[in-house]
Amino acid sequence: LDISWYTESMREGLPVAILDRHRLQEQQGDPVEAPAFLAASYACQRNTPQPGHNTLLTAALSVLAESAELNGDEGRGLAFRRSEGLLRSLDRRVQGLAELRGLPCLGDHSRRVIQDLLENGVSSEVEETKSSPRYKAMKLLTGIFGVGVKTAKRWFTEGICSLAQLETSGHSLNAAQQAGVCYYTDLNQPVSREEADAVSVMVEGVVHSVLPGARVTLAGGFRRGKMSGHDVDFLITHPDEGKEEGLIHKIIACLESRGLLLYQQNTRNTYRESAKGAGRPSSSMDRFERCFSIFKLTNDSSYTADNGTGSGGRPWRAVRVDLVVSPISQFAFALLGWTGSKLFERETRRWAVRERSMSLSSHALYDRNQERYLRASSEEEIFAHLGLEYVSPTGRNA
Ligand code: DCT
Ligand code: MG
Repeated sequence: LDISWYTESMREGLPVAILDRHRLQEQQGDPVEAPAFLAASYACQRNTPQPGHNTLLTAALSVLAESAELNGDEGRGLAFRRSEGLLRSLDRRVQGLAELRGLPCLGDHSRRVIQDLLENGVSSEVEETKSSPRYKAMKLLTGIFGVGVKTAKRWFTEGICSLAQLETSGHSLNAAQQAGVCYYTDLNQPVSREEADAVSVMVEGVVHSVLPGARVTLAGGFRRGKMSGHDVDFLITHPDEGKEEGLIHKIIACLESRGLLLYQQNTRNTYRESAKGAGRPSSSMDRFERCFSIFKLTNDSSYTADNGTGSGGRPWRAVRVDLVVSPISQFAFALLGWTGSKLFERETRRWAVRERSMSLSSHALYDRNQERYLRASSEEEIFAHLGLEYVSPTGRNA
């Protein structure tokens, strides 16, 4: 069996089905026919550019994933996300279902949808989903900043399907949700690269004025090379450990004094290393000093969005911004965690546990066999600890 064309690192995660088929063919003396596509099982073993060569398929699977997530069906959502991620990583357009034989992450349901799309150009299931009242209402309601799936579901079962119905329902909204309703149109208009750059200039100016020497890094989708996003994510640190403590409060005070904030909610850093190993991944995302905010982005010099105005012809628009402060010793882990994509992060943590018996969070990497934390000062070192080939941020769009 000649598998010299599989790199060593890929072989580990290759779909067993393909390898088994080849072994069998070889034993029978059959010539080994090269598969149309090769792809490793875990998204963190693959290079996944944005937007990829199969946008018709990935957009459709994304709708089904979103619909499942909005129904609170995480398992089903994850299955569609994995299919979507796999297809986005393929290096050319899929012509027929047969080319996908043996590839991982593609369940029967995803394959049926893909077949529909390849044969008819549309998937009836996806079209029905998009036009279903439930999907439309849940998308609208969870599109309100501060409203999660649970709240949206409760409101939907009470017959609330629009902002107008929410307003007349008599529900009292918390501060985040009030801001979410107030800036609904702006916050549901994608943030452009130019707007993200303008926000970067604002954040850097404020951070450097309150703590000279602090470093500001653009994370999230924009670091992965996306041209638009739903928010702008920043990671802030200082080369002297400890100098970053309490920084979020100073940043917020300065932003407020300059009239740049429309809304903010901050949390303290509650992360502590423990003898039991790194914190649980699901709870570790929000343990840093962090600020969920809405910025007031004014129509001046550096800001070149469509017409430079928010909804209602205002000379500014509202933009969601997440600020996260990390101690320098955890920075590489925070950067890896906050660069995403969500699926890429999830897969990296799954790889760590299942293939290396390590637990990875946005704070640390813990080796369960050696019972110790593994230090890293760059993302490259973390990939090396995990035995993964380095994937650059622009390849993490799974
Ligand atoms: N993240 C994660 N798990 C979560 C939430 C976030 O791993 N539950 C990470 C991955 C991406 C990063 O934080 C920023 O989150 P988002 O802004 O939600 O994602 P994004 O990729 O930046 O998407 P968008 O471009 O729409 O902002
Ligand atoms: Mg983001």
